[in-house]
Amino acid sequence: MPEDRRGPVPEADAEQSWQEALAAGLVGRSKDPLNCELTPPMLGDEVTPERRFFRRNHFPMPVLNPASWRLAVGGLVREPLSLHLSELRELPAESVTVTLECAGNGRTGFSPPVPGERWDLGAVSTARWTGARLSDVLDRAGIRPSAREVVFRGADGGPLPEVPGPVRFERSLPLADALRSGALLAYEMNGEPLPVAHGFPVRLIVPGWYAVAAVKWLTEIEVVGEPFLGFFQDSHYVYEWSRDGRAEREPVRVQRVRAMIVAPAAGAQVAGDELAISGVAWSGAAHVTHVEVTVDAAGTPGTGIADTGTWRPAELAGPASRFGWQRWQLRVRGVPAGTARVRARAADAAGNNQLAEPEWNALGYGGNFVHEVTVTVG
Ligand SMILES: Nc1nc2c(c(=O)[nH]1)N[C@H]1C(S)=C(S)[C@@H](COP(=O)(O)O)O[C@H]1N2
Ligand SMILES: [Mo]
Repeated sequence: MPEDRRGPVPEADAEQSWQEALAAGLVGRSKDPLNCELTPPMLGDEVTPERRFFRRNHFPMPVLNPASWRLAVGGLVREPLSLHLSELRELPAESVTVTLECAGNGRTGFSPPVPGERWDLGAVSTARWTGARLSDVLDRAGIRPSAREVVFRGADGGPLPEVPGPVRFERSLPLADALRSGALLAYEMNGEPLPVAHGFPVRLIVPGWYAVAAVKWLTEIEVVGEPFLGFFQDSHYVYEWSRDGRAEREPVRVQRVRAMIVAPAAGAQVAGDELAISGVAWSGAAHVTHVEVTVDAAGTPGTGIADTGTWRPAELAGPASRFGWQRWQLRVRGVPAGTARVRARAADAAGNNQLAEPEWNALGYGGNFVHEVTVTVG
């Protein structure tokens, strides 16, 4: 059981949470801690219903009491704060639709294989988050000039095989990102109070960043003057590249551009010679400017698929929200009967696009592989 300043915190029932996730159609990866993902055909909603939102935890989920919960804001500030939930709710509220993607989404696509949770392609979901602006809270506390980073601490924690002693889930943001990324201290998800699985009563939301930044069950914000080197900051959630024989490290930050095919589903049997292809696409760095689709047809089942290399632009069907995924669609006619392979790739306004194989890194982050599904037409 994790401890916070006021003593041990009760935990959600692991078996019950797991059963609820499976009943909602999620694919279970681990029961305790609870980790589960969607399948690509489940990704098409403008916002993902909460029961079908992916879950990613490193520890058992704490059940916090909203009456005694406080958000402590301290460190290099002029006036340390201890905010009640009601005080946070009295600040100007903002709502933003944000796609959260786990940095390890797609990890099973890396070759050679990498360690870590065995995510396929569904550790991603979108919700409308409502909360107070982080910058308002930091302004109220008053940042001191020596501040460099802001550390966010969750109420969850426990032992990890890799390190001695218990670890809390904590992450930092550079001060500029804490103030200017549009980060929210969110207390609502899709218009309802945040559920326990997603960080009740308050979580951080950092639009555009991989979801590891979105600290759940937030209890403390600490402004610090040195780079923060916690386990989830400096040992994990770091790209470890090997470039020209040299090891390079880079912190995991914004989401890489990615398109996912929602329909048709892999393995579908499609009647006729027309494919109605649709999906979602997002990017942390800039808005998605285009999605392209290619259909390679074998003609006769079993003869192998010819790579036609013709990428056609899909229609971006909105909503044109900057931080939530966009839906896209395309109809392709005259597809020969037999096996067809459909691929989709996205590009953003910052010039990022998707490679067939994202760069291999030792912990398997940022795996924005081009999504492909194979279907039978005819
Ligand atoms: N306190 C806390 N916050 C956390 C985590 C965690 O284990 N504990 N996991 C992070 C990671 S790696 C991801 S991908 C997202 C998952 O958010 P979700 O479970 O709401 O989908 O939460 C992030 N915030
Ligand atoms: Mo994650």
